[in-house]
Amino acid sequence: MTNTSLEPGTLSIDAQPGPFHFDPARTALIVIDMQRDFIEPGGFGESLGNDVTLLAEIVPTVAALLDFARRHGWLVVHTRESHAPDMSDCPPAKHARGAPDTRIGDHGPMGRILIRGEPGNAIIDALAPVAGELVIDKPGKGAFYATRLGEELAMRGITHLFFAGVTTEVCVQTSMREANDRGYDSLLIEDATASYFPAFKQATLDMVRSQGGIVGWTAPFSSLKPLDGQS
Ligand code: TIU
Repeated sequence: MTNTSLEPGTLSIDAQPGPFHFDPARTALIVIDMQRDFIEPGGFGESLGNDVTLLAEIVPTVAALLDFARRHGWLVVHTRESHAPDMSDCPPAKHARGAPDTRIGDHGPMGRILIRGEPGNAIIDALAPVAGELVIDKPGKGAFYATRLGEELAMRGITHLFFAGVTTEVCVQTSMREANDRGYDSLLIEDATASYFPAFKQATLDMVRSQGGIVGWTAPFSSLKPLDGQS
């Protein structure tokens, strides 16, 4: 028998594979790696041989999602894939991959590629963090590995996560899987995430919500509209 009664304060969103229930007071929006290094020419994404133009298409939707989260008072977390200037947090195996002339730490048109503090490593202006939001620098693909994210969420009693950002099958999916194993319920906003490979984005959406939501839920941004006025 299905228990359909929800705790007071719980909201519900039309999602796949079924409704996503969450307590807005215990919810955070995690925006993954919306950095110049991935979205603009001359950064890490392009150095790996990718067409970066595909990623810019989601910026208006991510901006609208950020506006929604801010209006509703949710915790907002931005991540940046980045390494220390001395690259002590960059495993040799990661450094060794990619185009031989432009690797992590090399000089590009936006400064040293994927290095903390360089112009290319910044979050794009249109999605810039505002006061009170967390910015998490991460040396890996996942947002929890070698960061303080888990502690920051735990100290605020966060239990539910909305995910957006790039790229769907790399840093977003890795972070969602890390969150899943840590006990969070996660919802991926379908039109607020992008990949250099549209087929990989689609496959990731399918994987996340398969087997009854083996990793989490997915829904378009429009599914949040009915919540305006409720939380
Ligand atoms: N290469 C690729 O698709 N992604 C990354 O390297 N990092 C993130 O996804 N942020």
